[in-house]
Amino acid sequence: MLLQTSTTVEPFLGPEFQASYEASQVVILPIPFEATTSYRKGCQNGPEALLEASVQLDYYDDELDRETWRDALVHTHSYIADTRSLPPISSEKMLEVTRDTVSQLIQDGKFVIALGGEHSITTGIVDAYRIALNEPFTVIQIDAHGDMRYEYEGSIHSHACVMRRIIDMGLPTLPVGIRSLCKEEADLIKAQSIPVMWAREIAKNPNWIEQAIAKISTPRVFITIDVDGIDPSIMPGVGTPEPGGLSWYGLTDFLRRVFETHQVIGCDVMELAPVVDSVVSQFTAAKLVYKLIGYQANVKR
Ligand SMILES: [Mn+2]
Repeated sequence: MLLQTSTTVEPFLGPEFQASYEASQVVILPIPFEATTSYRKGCQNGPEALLEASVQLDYYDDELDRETWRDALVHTHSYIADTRSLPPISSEKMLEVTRDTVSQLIQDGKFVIALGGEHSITTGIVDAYRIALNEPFTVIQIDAHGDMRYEYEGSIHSHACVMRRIIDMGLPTLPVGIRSLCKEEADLIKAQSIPVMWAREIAKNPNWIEQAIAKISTPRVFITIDVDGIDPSIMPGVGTPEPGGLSWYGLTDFLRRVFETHQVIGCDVMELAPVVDSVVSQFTAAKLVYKLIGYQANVKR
């Protein structure tokens, strides 16, 4: 496939848990693309760090009372749109390769969990679902930032514009955990009545999960998780850390309810930028991916 690198991928959970592509139900798609990061760089190293950390996960999930891997055959795809190797890839090319790869995975009936890489990649992923499905779906955005700028630092494909590109596709969105945005984004949220679940409200409102679920207007949803939506105390490895994010249990309880109440068509986990001398971020992100696989298998069982 296009723009694959020769870098060998470490399969999620390790080589002994790698299902064949044909047999797999879940495909992990690592996309180590980074071009428009504006503050702390390093998200192109996120997918590899997450996959390496996943080998250390315990396979038994106490919440779901099972070994998730037994119920979900997982295949890890090779890297695509990899900016760690030359020649440089444009954002436009990355979006094309991402869209084409995800389109093939959808066609083959796979449940896709993409790993970033910068958040702008999500435009290409969501576009593949928009083309494949003939009905609108809601994009649930876990994020510290609005990401709704029309353009940023001269690019409409900046990480800071990803949700604006999705809104421009005509898809409804549900931003969750937002605590940093500009006036342009605040005005857009008001003008389009975008149902934001603000981080400061989540922190004080014990009923926020059911209130958020009630705001989803479509049976199908796509979940995009910018890991900076999580509190930086358990997720310091991000490009733009913001205090006051989602707790582990707040996030996972919310995700479980989304899987129970809606048909999740696909997910991504973006913007992991590992820090030196700490594995907290990549291990938390790896466990989050295992939770997504578990919640998906749980509703299918
Ligand atoms: Mn983001």
